[in-house]
Amino acid sequence: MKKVDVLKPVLVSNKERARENRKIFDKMNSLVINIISSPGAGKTSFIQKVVEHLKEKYRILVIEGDIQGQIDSSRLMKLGVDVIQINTVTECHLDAFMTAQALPSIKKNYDLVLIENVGNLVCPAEFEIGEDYKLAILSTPEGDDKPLKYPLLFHLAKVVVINKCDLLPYVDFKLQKAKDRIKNKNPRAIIFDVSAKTGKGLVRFCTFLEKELNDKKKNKS
Ligand SMILES: Nc1nc2c(ncn2[C@@H]2O[C@H](COP(=O)(O)OP(=O)(O)O)[C@@H](O)[C@H]2O)c(=O)[nH]1
Ligand SMILES: [Mg+2]
Repeated sequence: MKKVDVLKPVLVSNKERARENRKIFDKMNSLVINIISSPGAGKTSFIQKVVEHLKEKYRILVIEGDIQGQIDSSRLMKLGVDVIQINTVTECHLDAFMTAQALPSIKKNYDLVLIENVGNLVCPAEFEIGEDYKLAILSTPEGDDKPLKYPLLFHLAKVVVINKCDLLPYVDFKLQKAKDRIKNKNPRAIIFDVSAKTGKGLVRFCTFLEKELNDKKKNKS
């Protein structure tokens, strides 16, 4: 595993730097997904399941954003997937400059780059990092009101994953209400109900992802 310490240049705007990152990812023909949720919603667990499903067929890189430490990276490296750790030190989100500092550590082309952003429902949504799209995870114990309280993320996310559906019988979370609230903020959102614990819903999500990966390959050739 490579470790990147962040030094944040200030002169170029985040948006411009995100565009530069995008060009580099495009050269590799990678599908890049920026995964955002509150702490504990299940980002790492979800990534683990996706990697388990797809690692034999696709070259996958995970970029891990954490304020400190490398606990999640260690979990993922056990699956044999390449991982780059970014420690943001004081920042509650990844920005395009921090992401750029991971790029020199990428030594081969990957079909899929999964970026686990810092756990936070607010700030990560505000910073483009060079992704194809944002994927928001909302977990059932957080409550079905979160799309109302944190609208920007749900407005911007192409995909919303509702995780911890195994807990639905025990928590005060109305699935349809949550979906209606997400659709209200973002009518085009593609919503998946899953449990990263039991694996339920993961095949449906991975089928969707494989189609995107294959479309990307076709467009390139
Ligand atoms: N019951 C249940 N627990 C889950 C599920 N997904 C993750 N967890 C648990 O939630 C906690 C936080 O998960 P983690 O993947 O570390 O979340 P992250 O902070 O968003 O990366 C861990 O204890 C996981 O085992 C799920 O689908 N169902
Ligand atoms: Mg995590």
